[in-house]
Amino acid sequence: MSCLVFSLPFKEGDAALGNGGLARLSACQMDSLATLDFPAWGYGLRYQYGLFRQIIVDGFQHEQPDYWLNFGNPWEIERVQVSYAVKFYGTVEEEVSNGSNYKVWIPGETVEAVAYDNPIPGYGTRNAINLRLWAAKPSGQYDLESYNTGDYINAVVNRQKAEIISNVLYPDDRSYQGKELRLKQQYFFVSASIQDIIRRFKDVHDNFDEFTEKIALQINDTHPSLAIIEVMRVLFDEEHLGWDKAWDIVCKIFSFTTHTVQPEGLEKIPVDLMGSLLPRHLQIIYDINYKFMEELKKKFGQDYSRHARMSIVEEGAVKSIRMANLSIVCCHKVNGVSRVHFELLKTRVFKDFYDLWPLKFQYKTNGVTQRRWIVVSNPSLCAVISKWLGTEAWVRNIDLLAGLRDYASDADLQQEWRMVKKINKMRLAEYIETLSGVKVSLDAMFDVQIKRIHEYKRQLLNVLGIIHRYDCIKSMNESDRRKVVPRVCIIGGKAAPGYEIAKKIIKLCHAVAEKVNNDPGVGDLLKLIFIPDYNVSVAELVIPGSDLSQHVSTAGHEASGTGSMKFLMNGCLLLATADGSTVEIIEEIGADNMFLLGARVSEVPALRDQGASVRVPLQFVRVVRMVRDGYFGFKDYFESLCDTVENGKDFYLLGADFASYLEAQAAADLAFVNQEKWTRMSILSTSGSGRFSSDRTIEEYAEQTWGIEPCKCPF
Ligand code: 8GP
Repeated sequence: MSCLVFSLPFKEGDAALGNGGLARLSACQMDSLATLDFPAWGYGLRYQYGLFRQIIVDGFQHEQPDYWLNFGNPWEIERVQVSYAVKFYGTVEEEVSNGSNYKVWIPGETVEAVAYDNPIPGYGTRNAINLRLWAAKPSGQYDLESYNTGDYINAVVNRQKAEIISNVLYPDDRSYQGKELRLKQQYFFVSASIQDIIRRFKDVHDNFDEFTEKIALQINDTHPSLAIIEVMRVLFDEEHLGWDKAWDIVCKIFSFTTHTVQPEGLEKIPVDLMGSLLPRHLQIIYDINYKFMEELKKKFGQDYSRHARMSIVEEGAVKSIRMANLSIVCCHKVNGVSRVHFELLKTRVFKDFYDLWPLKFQYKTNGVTQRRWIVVSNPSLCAVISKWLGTEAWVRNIDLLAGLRDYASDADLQQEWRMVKKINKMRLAEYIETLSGVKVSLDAMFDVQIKRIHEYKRQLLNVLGIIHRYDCIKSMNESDRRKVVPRVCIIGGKAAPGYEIAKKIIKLCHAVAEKVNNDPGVGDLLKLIFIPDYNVSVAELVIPGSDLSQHVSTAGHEASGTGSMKFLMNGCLLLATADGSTVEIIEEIGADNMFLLGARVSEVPALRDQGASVRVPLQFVRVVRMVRDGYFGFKDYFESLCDTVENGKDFYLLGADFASYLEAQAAADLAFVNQEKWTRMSILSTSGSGRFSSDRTIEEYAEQTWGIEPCKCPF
């Protein structure tokens, strides 16, 4: 039995606060907000255990808790004096005040939210913004009650019951197990944050007249969308502003960005659960929905199927609240994260809403921060860029990177560029050798796919392509072998613990690696490495050392994708489908400077309709057969994985795209042989990456969505 546990040679581990692209996007955006002097705060949960640590035992993924706070966190400041009571369960009663009736929520349970601040300094400015994270603690009342009755054990149990709320980050970003705890987490986060925002506002204002001028709240995905109802509840029930005024404020301050394409990725909360945990919120949601339905009737008459589709409340076996519909109804802007995503929102996912409110819908193409993804993770490249541009100003003004275009064919720059790549490849090769014992050749093309493991991201397409390459090498004569471009294929990513097929893909990577890496007849021509426990620190090491990177999701499934932008900034060439942000990357760097493949978004539905009769190349049939026949062992285990791509069940169209995938890979080989051409493409990739800085995204949000301006620190 072999077991791989590995620690990176970095001084501190990652803050395990997120699952994948969405969380990392927020981190980039916080850096941009601080650097561009925007007056912004981020709110989140201080998870005791963030995303699990992935260990590999005999090629299988196992999950272990990540004790990221075990040795403390020197960057955070505990604010014991900033804490709020968060209520759950209970009943709603009527109260008369100043001759009017009001609802009062009498909670059944109260938990304390304590603030931990994480200052985020901007680059080249004195501005620092704050990321305030909430930790759940038992409320004083609880302990006192138990103490008084002498029930010491209950006091301890209650303590744990409270703390569990901020204990664990749900590791699956697409399934919603543990619905009650998840909803509790969401409301805990939202309630504490809204209390904090309103308290800070009231510290300097006597009334709410300027609230909409001073506050803009951005909701990322539906997880914090209860904030909308919470503001409505506080303004209506507690501040007694009246429904219309409260509603007017809510509609002006909230904007919503969705980060998914799959309709099933949009949260639905069972009405029973909402009613039991948050009884007053459910009433408010019903009231909002009633008014919305009245509006629809006026606009569309008796079109009941449209009403049913758009309603915030979904009828059915399990009556549920559609959190996306709620967000769209209440927010003044709905954003997508790339142009392709925006088109899909308009024409498919939220078509009815787009018909009703076309001006609400916009998109802000995602971006990443060059300060982390070039300056911190690739200091050698950073130095070369600054030298050739004659300035470091690009670190704050990414548009300057375009200046490298003029030197893309310059022999001196090309040489320095290649030297940087070599240094980074050496670093990566050492890491690979330490973790897997496999020695890789620096002359090989480092071909990388690192991201969460998901069927739509098609790591399986990559592995099947590697099997094909292996198969070809095995059948070559000596003279043909000499023409093969050596490859080091690197795959990394975590599978959600309950996602069986994703876990099988990880096992297949290991099974294929075992065979290929130990085949003396193949040698340096092909190596496959699975990097365990993929996280931000790993990405910082792997991305600068990559030659080629794969972003091969089935077109129409990746909302944006931000990994591609990090590779692009680091001069790695992309092998990609025209999905998510890639479509805009093509416009910036030109299709000639990357390797495009696969069906386009508009072609996917017709291919799916063809089912089993879709044209699939023989090479595809052969490589799947090799897996099925047990060529890599574990014949029975891989059967269900093979079933997902054959016999009309190939929903993600691996078979249909396979020929095109192999062609793109062959084009990459051909380009790599000509190092001058390759280096030019690489320089053009970096120089064309400016549009994909989160600085640009944040400026667009500030101007078009939040209506805020930079606010320079006066000291
Ligand atoms: C991710 C998208 O999958 C990715 O394409 C995008 O680049 C990233 O967000 C940032 O916008 N989406 C999610 O992680 C996501 O929507 N998660 C929730 C469904 C749970």
